[in-house]
Amino acid sequence: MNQDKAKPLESHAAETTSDAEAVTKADLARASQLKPISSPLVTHMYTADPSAHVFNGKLYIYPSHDVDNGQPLNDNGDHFDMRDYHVFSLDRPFGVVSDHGKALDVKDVPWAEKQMWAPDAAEKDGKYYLYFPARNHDGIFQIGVAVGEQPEGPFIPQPEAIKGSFSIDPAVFKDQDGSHYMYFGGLWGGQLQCWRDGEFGEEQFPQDQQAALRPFVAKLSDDMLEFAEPPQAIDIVDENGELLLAGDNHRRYFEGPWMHQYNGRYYFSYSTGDTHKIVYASSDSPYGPFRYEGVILEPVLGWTTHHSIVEFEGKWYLFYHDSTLSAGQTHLRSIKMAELTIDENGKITPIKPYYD
Ligand code: FUB
Repeated sequence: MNQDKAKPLESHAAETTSDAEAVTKADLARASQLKPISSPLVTHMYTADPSAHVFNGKLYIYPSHDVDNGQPLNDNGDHFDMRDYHVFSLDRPFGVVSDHGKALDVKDVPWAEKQMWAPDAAEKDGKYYLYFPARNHDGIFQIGVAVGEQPEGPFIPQPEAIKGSFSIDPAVFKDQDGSHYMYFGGLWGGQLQCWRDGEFGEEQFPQDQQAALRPFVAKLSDDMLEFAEPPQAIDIVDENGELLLAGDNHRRYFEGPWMHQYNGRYYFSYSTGDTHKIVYASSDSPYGPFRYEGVILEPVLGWTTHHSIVEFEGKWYLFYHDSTLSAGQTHLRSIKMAELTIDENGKITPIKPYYD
């Protein structure tokens, strides 16, 4: 575990020499002045993309395990070169965090080659399912599933990726009738722009005045191992019922979907990517259309932002990440949590991750 030890701010400062790192130098200055509202939940390794769930009365977190493998920083996300997953648990919010060790390694997944990005988990009939994206041996992201007997794993991967799956960032939501739905999709490195009618091809981005690229949803099969239906794109609309446009960078979808239900209404939240916000939209159906509502989390230090929302003993919590522990290195992030305020109408009070 020593090789995972998070580098302290000072040691990174001594290494910042290249152009890419010049940006990090600026971040370093900024990082040292920021006053975060919450501390990293895990400091012995870098962790990101926290998907939180309550299983057996405890909070379980399924994050990415960030590592520095010397890959270049680029829009393709090559620097996110993660190779395994650890599962963490807390007896109570903000309590002691247990690391349950390695739950799945890319070398044990026959269909996957690299880049174990943001995972999620679900429970059904006493079995636990870890859903994860990775690049297959052709360099194409797909989503796989691995099965465990306990929330913390270990998880045994299915030999093939989920049929018909593509792109990244699976988030699995259990509806009140027991059905499970997977929401997924991410732009740029996540390859959503390369998919048209179920076929992978050249990337194609819409013009600013055209409808934005949309995330997808599919109901899961009873055995939780496949899609029960072809994935369908989700509409996210503005106050006039019009699809959000590609140029609407502060509101349109980029990656990192999550679903929670509040007073029977469905709340779909996600990252806006290049404007670095977590925002949300609501609907009376798990398939949408979802009407844009507002911001949940203002930008954090580091390029990416990724979250989950969970209720524990009547209170709501936001799990998120930032790069303060690594002094702003985008690919070396740390998971955090904060209490969320939701009013009786489901309206969420936006969180500022740093004090003014
Ligand atoms: O962790 C790798 C990628 O960064 C995730 O899949 C995205 O959501 C972003 O957080």
